[in-house]
Amino acid sequence: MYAQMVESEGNRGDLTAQERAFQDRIDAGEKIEPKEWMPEGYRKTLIRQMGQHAHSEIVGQLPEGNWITRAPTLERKAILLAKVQDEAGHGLYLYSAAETLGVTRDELFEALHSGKMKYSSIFNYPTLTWADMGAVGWLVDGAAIMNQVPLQRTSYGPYSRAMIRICKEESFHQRQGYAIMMKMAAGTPEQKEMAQDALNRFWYPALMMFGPSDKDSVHSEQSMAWKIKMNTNDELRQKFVNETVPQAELLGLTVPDENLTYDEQTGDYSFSEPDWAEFFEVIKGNGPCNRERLQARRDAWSEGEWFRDGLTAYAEKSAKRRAAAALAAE
Ligand code: FAQ
Repeated sequence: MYAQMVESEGNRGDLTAQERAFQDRIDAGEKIEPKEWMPEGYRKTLIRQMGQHAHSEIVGQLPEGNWITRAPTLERKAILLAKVQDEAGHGLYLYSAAETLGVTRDELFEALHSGKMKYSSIFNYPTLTWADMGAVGWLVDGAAIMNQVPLQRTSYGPYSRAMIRICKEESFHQRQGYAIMMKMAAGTPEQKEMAQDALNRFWYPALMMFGPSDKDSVHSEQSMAWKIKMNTNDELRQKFVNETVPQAELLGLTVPDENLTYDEQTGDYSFSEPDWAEFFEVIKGNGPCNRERLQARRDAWSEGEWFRDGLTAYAEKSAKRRAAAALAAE
C-alpha cells in the first residue's frame, strides 16, 4: 500500500535524501505547493482525503436541501438556502484544490459515482423533521469545524487556504443550527420533543464523523507525520464532546448517553463509543440512505451533461475567437 511505501517519521533513517528533505520542510512548518516535489504517497493521501472531503460537501447538500421547500418561515428558508449553497462552494474550493495534485474533476466524480471513493458517513442518515435542520447545523457542522479548524494549518498550501474560508462559513452554519435548536427547545412541549428526538438520532452519527477509534485508524499515523491530519480521530471526538455537552445543557436537552460523566481533574467527559459495527456498515454502502444519496448524485451528473457540454463548447469558441483576434492584431 502506498502509505507503507513511504516511510513514516518513526523510521526516518530509511528515507531517501529527497524524502528526508521533504519531511524536514513539513517538520519546519513549511507549506508544500502544487508544482513542488512530493512523495507519491503524500500526493495520493491528499487526493483521497481532499476528494472525500469535497464529495462530503456536495452529498451533504442533500439532507438539508430536502427541507428548503418546507422551511417554516421565509427567513428560515433564506438562511437554509444560503447554507446549502455555501456547501456547494466548499465542494468547489476542495475539488479545485485537489486538481492541483494532477487529478481531474471528472476522475473524482467518476470515483464517487462508482463507489470507489467515500464521503462522510453522516450524510447517509435521513432528515425526518425540521428539528433535524437544527441538529445538522449544530452537531454536523459543529463536528466539521472541530476537524477543519486544525486543517487550516495542514501542510498542503491549497488545502490549508481553502480551509480558512470554509471554516468561517461553517461557523455561521453551526450557529444557525444552534439558533434553530434554541427556538425549538424553548417552544411548545411538542417542539422541544422534536428537538430532543433530533439530538437522539444525530448524536452518535455525529461522533462517527471523526472516523474510527485511533486503534482502528489506518491512515492517522502517516497522515499526521505529513501534517495532512493535525490530530487523531479520538482527540477531536473528545474535544467535540467536551464542547457540545454544555451546549445541550443550555438548551435543556439530554445527550442520549447514560455513561456521560465529567472528570473535574482532566476537564474531559467520558462517553459511550458509537456503534462501530454500524459505522463500518455505513461506510461500506449499507447505511439508511447510501443508495438514495449516490443515485441523486449520479442523476445530477447525467442531467447536467447538456450544461457541461454547453460550457465546454462556449469555452472552445471563446478561445478560438481570442486566438483569431490576437492573430489579427499582430
Ligand atoms: N465517513 O484511517 P482513517 C462536511 C474512512 S464535513 C466515511 O481514520 P482518515 C461539512 C476513511 O476514509 C465531513 N468514511 O481515515 C458539511 C478510511 O477509508 P479509506 C467531511 C470514513 O482519512 C456539513 C477508513 O475509514 N470532512 O462535509 C469516515 O485518516 C453539513 C479508515 O479511517 C472531512 O472529510 C467517515 N466519517 O481519517 C457539509 C474532513 N471516517 O479512505 C454539508 C477531512 C473514516 O482508506 C452539510 N477528512 N472513514 O477507504 C479527515 O479529516 C479524515 O479523512 C477523517 C478520516 C478524520 C474523516
